[in-house]
Amino acid sequence: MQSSLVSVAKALRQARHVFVLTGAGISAESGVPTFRDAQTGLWAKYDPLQLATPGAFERDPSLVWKWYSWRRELVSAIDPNPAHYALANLVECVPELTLVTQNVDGLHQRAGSPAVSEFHGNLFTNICWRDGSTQVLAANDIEIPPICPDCGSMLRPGVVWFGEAIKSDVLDNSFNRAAACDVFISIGTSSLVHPASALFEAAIGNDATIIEVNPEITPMSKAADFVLRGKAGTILPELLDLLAVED
Ligand code: BV8
Repeated sequence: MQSSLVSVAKALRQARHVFVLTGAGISAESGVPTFRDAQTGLWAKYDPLQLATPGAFERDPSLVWKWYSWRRELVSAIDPNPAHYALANLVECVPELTLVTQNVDGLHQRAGSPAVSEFHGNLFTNICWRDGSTQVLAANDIEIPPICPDCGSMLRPGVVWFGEAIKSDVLDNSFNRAAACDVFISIGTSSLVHPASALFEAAIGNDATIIEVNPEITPMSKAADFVLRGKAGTILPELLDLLAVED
């Protein structure tokens, strides 16, 4: 067991408000490819960064819609992993927990986390391309992409694409909570995507203890008080076991 795991458990026991930021790495052990992983099958030749943009959807709405349909099918067929369940249990171990995820897969909610802020939206929601209103997909709609029942425009996935702004309430709430926390844990993110990658700086501004869980070094690593080098699916259950022992 990493010595810092014991130190991290001690920091969590003393914490008043824990802020957790997760990225694609926490879903990797469920079988969801991260944005850094090469894509598989017919999507192997596409770069996610090029597909997850309004421009890509404008140029080829059918291609982009099919990519998201493939991801929806992939995520629907897998389950949360021990890292998601450990975080769902963490809420019982600390006075206040804020969970913000960059992921759009909905796995935190399926693992039982009661309050999840989806910084980049959710794969399974549909919004109107014209006005961004949330829409329900008509069961008999076979158009690709489907048509907005309100205005006849195209529907698009309810995610934040590169070049699009984070919803202002989600952005403000996330930064306010990061600035108020006393322990900030970054799990499974390359810390490359802005503005999510700036959240830890707000926590540093509040002298929070900074913890990173990632098998690899990231731009955030040098700012971390504790770095737990390894997989979330191994580290987080061990951390919760330590907390349970003390309790
Ligand atoms: C905005 C939804 C402004 C879509 C996503 C140049 C410099 C700085 C910034 C920019 C720049 N050029 C452009 C920008 C801004 C841009 C950006 O940051 N680009 C990056 C690529 C440089 N950001 C934006 O465009 C954002 N908006 O800035 O708006 C604005 C303001 C006003 C008005 C208009 C505009 C919007 C960004 C949101 C993009 N949407 N998702 C979809 O999913 O299809 S982000 C998408 O990529 C994912 O959601 C995910 O969040 C992100 C990838 O990041 P990670 O989650 O970190 O995943 P990644 O694969 O990178 O890393 C995985 C990590 O896990 C690795 O570190 C790995 O080691 C680790 N790992 C692996 N296995 C495990 C593990 N860890 C633990 N356990 C394991 N088992």
